[in-house]
Amino acid sequence: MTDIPPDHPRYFSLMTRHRIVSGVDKGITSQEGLIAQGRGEAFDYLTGEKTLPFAHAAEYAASAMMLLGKRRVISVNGNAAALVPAELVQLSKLTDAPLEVNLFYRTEERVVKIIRHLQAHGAGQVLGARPDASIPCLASQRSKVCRDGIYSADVVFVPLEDGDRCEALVRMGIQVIAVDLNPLSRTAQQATISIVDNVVRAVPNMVKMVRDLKGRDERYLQEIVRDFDNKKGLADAMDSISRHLSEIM
Ligand code: PTJ
Repeated sequence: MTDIPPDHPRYFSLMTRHRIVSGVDKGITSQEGLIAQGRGEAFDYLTGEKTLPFAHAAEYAASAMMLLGKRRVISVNGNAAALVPAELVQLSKLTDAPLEVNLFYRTEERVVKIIRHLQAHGAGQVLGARPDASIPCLASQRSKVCRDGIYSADVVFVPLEDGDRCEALVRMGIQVIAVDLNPLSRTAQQATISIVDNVVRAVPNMVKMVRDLKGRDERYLQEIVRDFDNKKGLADAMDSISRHLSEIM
């Protein structure tokens, strides 16, 4: 796999795919994560495999929202851990947001492996191994959370997942920032800020933005969040997909 020539037109996408496959080999990513990645790739293809203006605006507002949060938490699943471990650790340190492993296809073994993987990339304490609270009205394994983490957060950053937890968190009054390449997904539709971009671009972009915004006063950050229109961002993402499709056909 690593002998893919760097000038291959799909080099970046293939290398990203390789990271997910290697996540499965290491026991970090679920097999279902491969299917999720495939779905993401299809949407990424349709948006031109780059960060478009609507995604950039969402990432900027999300960075401001992370800095404004009083109890912000970064939720990590098997795909995000395989794709952007070092960047998630950087974002966690810059925003003082604990990392919490929260899985849909939860096994205790995988939780521990993800925690160790994040720690190998520089993380200190990572939450998630001993959940002691539950998200109300959520039947899946994702409901298992830590009282000092996601349960009492005011802002949760969710780099890609299936949809029902996002809805449940919003119902709890939590502001949810989600990264999802599919603007039609339940996650994207329910989140407070929906970033329609690949996590491999969105998280590094946010690391840079948070660094730039860190010294700014609260009023400035609040204005960025207030001026952001999530519905418009999702509509722009759909427009961009339709335009791209009509150009191809
Ligand atoms: O590690 P676990 O057990 O928590 O499981 C994680 C997955 C992702 C397997 C689980 O949450 C799942 O099954 O998710 P879905 O329902 O397949 O949804 C994943 C969403 O993420 C889809 O809407 C994809 O389009 C999107 N997606 C996939 N890869 C990326 C992505 N969005 C951004 N960047 C990606 N690289």
